Amino acid sequence: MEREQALQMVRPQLTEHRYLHTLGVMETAIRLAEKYGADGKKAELAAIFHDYAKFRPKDEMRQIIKEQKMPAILLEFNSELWHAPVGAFLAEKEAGIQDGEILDAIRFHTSGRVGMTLLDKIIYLADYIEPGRHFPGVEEIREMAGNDLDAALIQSMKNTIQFLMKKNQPVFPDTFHAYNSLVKNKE
Ligand code: DGI
Ligand code: FE
Ligand code: FE
Ligand code: FE
Repeated sequence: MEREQALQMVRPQLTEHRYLHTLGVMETAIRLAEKYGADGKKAELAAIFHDYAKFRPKDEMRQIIKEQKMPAILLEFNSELWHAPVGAFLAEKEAGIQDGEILDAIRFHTSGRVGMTLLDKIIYLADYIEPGRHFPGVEEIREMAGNDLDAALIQSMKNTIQFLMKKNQPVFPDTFHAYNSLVKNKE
């Protein structure tokens, strides 16, 4: 699918703010793909669809998680996590995207996972550092992303986990597992 067609499918699903975020993730993901030798067209398409399900009603997402036999543990955690796996499912069902690497990058863009592929990492990080993001510490991670993808990824996961903990929110196990696996790999 070409960029314009993909954007036209995604835009009505999102708010204006979230659409601009998506464009930022797209630009950033393409740049990271070029830098780290990933497929730029896959990065582009995964970025465009990464938040496709962000505004689906909770009941619809819950039903898809059950019907598609996605990990039931998702339902025990914040519904903010749901749009990632549900987005991968709908990108295939509604947009006909069949490339497993693209679907995985969408599926794991919020939690990460053990054994993240290069494309998974690029989409996770692009989501975190696109120009519209203004978290504390994001500038430092933007700089790290220019020379060490894994270091930047670890730092963004660390920030996310600390942010959740400060708010006394539960942390989804895959988020910890992803962080641990990257840190162990660095040793
Ligand atoms: O969809 P975006 O806002 O662009 O970003 P995202 O998909 O990375 O994250 C969506 C939300 O999910 C964000 O508010 C933080 C939250 N989140 C990320 N990891 C975890 C999490 N929430 C919980 N409870 N546990 C997690 O591990
Ligand atoms: Fe998201
Ligand atoms: Fe993210
Ligand atoms: Fe996003």
